[in-house]
Amino acid sequence: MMSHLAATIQQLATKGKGILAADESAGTIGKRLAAVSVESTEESRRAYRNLLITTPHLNEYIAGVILYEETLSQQTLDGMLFPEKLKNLGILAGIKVDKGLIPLENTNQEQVTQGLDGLAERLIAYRKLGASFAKWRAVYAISEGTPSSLSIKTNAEILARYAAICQNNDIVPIVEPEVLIDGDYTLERSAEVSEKVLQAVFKALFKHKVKLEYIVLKPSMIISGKQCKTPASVAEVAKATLTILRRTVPAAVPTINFLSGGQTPEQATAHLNAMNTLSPALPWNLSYSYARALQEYPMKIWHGDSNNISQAQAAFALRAKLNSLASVGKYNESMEKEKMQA
Ligand code: 5MM
Repeated sequence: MMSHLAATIQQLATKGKGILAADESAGTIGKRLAAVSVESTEESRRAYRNLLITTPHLNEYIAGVILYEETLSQQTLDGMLFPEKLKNLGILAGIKVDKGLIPLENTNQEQVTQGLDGLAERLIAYRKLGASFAKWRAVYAISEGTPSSLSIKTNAEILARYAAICQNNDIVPIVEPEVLIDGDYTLERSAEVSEKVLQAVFKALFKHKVKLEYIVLKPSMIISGKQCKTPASVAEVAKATLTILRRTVPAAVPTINFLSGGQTPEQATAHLNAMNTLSPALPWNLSYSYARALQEYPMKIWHGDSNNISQAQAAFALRAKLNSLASVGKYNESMEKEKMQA
């Protein structure tokens, strides 16, 4: 019989499907809701996530949804626990298990991710609630002196410890080293930093005996900083990202699911598509695990008003469909005009 880890990764790496990151912590979802003038309450968060999860056709494009702890024990309107609802749709439930960022002392305002204490016990409880994969995010800011080698090494070590604990509890870890998009840095600088970060992460995963066959890598794309005066083109981003991934990510990793990191929804889709058309012979599945690039439009359309639910769901399904097409290199810009019926 297939092991839990094997069955989970097989489903998450399904060609043409991606992962929805709906795991915004209380602070982050609060900011997103405030931006559309909705008060963040347990009920508004539940209603919004209910909208996402009950979107018609979601299971055609999404293999797994990363949830936040609160959502794991919330219910859909018809009284089903969210993980149970997802299971019925053939979608896996995942859980963000890191406990956020704290300062990494003796660095220039760099940060490290906390949450290893008691993680094994929490994973056992999350499994019982229906989670089969987890997510942990490390963050690296690019500036003149950052990320420092201390931050790169410390975050890599912690990501590897998290991944080892997950696998030993039958949970597939999503390993998410996020190089932040903010800054005026060039594509070349982004490539240089990402190469160092990914090399350190895989060195640490090896040291901690993490089985690469049972992880999802969730990296940033190699892009020029948001304030860069000479922004890189879609083709340049695709080429640079594949170059760095080929140098650093072993072929044993089954799937790489990018974060969108503040790119526009259209950019995130175009970049993913370009990578999947650039070369047919990639060693890994190349897909998405977006939060903002999937949710930006449905969140704005919904606006906290239940009358807008089906329109918001149609916008969400369209984004998911376009990214699904991009994950097999079959997206083109003209598809942005398509109107989907909910
Ligand atoms: C980088 O953020 C992750 C991917 O989202 P984007 O596609 O929007 O970049 C996302 O999963 C993130 O880790 C969660 O939203 C949780 O964020 P916080 O800041 O609440 O830990």
